[in-house]
This record gives sequence, C-alpha cells and structure tokens, in this order.
Amino acid sequence: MVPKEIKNQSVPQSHPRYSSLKYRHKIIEGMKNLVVAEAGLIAHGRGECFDYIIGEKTNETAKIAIKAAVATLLTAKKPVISVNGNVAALVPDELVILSKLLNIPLEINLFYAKEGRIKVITEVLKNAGASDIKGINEDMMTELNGLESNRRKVDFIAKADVVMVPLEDGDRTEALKRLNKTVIAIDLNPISRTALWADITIVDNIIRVIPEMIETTKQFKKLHTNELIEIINNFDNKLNIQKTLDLIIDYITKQKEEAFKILE
Ligand code: PTJ
Repeated sequence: MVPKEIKNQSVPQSHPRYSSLKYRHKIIEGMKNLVVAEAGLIAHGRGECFDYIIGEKTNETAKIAIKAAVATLLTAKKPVISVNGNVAALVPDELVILSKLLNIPLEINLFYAKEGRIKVITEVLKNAGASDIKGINEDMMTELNGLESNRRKVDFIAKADVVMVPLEDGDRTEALKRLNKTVIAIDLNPISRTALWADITIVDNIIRVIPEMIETTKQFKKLHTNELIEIINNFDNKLNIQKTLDLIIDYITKQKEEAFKILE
C-alpha cells in the first residue's frame, strides 16, 4: 500500500525516485507511530547513500551471500530473526512470510528503549500475520554478557545457534560472536563493524533482500542437507565483502564517466 504521506504530497508514480521516496515515507510514518526510533531516519539515510554506490540493485555478491544465509538458516538447530524498528516499518509482510517459510521466530530487539515501542512493533508484526514473536515478555528475557546497550535484553536469541541481524549496530554483533553464535547480517555498509564481524554479510537493501530470501528458501527447501552444507562450506565472507568493495569501486569509476552524459 502507498503510504498516506506520499499520496498527500502527490509524488507521481512516474517520479524517477518513486520507490526510494515510498520507503522514505514508510520510515517517516513509522517514526510518527513510535515503530521507528528518531535515529532510524538517519540510519535509513546512511543506507540510501550506500545503496546508491552499489547501483541500487541486488548484486551477484549479495545473491551469493543470500544463498549461504538461507542454507545456514535451513540447517540451523535454533535460528531466529532479530527485528528492529526500521525493519518492522520497511518489510513487515515479507519478514513474516520468510519466518513462516523457514519456520523460525521473529524476536523484537531494540537499541532505543522508548516506552511503548515494543507494543506497536508487536502490533505491526501481528497485523502482518506473525504468530511466533519473541522479545515481548519481560519474564522470558535474559541479558547478553558483554553488552551494555538495550540490545543486551534477549529472549530466544540467548539460546539460538544462528541469529539474523538486519540493520544492526556493531556492538551486539561482536557480543553474539563472542558467544559463538553464527551471525547473518543485512547491511548496506560493507565495512560497518557488523558487516565485518558477521559470518555471512548480505550487502544489499533489506527491501530487496527479504523477497530474494523468500524465493531462495522455496528453492532450497527441495535440496538435500548435504547440498546445503556444501553451499555453506563454499562461502567465504571476507572474499565476498572484498568483491563487493571492488564492485563499488567499478561502479564509481563508471559513474565518473557516465554520470555527466545526462547533461549532453
Ligand atoms: O529500532 P532500534 O531502536 O533497534 O534502532 C534501529 C537503528 C537502525 C536506528 C539502530 O540499529 C542503529 O542506529 O543502527 P546503525 O548503527 O545506524 O546501523 C544501521 C546500518 O544499517 C547502517 O550500516 C546502514 O547503512 C544500514 N542500513 C540502513 N538502511 C538499510 C541498511 N541496510 C540494509 N537495508 C536498509 N534499508
């Protein structure tokens, strides 16, 4: 659905940046409804900037990381997907479809602990059809060692073997790694601390990643465990990030020549 905000500001669908504006307004609406933290707007802007320099598309390196991520989630014993405000505002429906296909829970885990946020994010996920939501019952919560931020409060994440962390800050990724958990990151910044610490880093926009993961999951559910393990073993995260950086350099080099053609 097109957000009210974008309709009111009558941004025509023919606008060259319509899709980008649509998601920008989802984030703004989310902030007004408490789903998104104020800092989430800034995080989104940083993401947009990186999206530009990867060409605003799912590159080959992201596709390889997505395959490794899905294979890992399908073979994990206790996987979980962590959900923050930006993720809930941008892709609630897709996230619920993915969690149901993989049969794994969504856990709300917030950096900014503003009163009422967990409740509204729970509603967003429930409205999208989620039935297995963790991180909402204080009695079930425990604290992650070595982490001071609000993200230390965890539920199923404490016992999970694989944790997918979209749009994350570096501290928790480091803490999860110290606890020997396998971390799958979705982050447009290929050199953020999260991206570098994670076992599998998907450098792409979450709005494209989750639909691609859904399709990959449908295909991979037909594979044998040995085939999934081979996909995981063949994946090299450091090399994949380095190839992503090469791709950015190539894209910028090309833009150095081509961007000005618009003026001709
Ligand atoms: O909802 P909360 O309270 O848990 O807070 C969420 C934010 C995102 C505000 C919090 O985790 C935060 O401050 O994150 P950072 O440290 O700004 O990191 C977010 C990372 O996500 C940055 O590296 C961005 O480039 C990246 N990013 C932003 N938008 C997207 C993205 N990556 C993928 N897809 C996006 N749409």
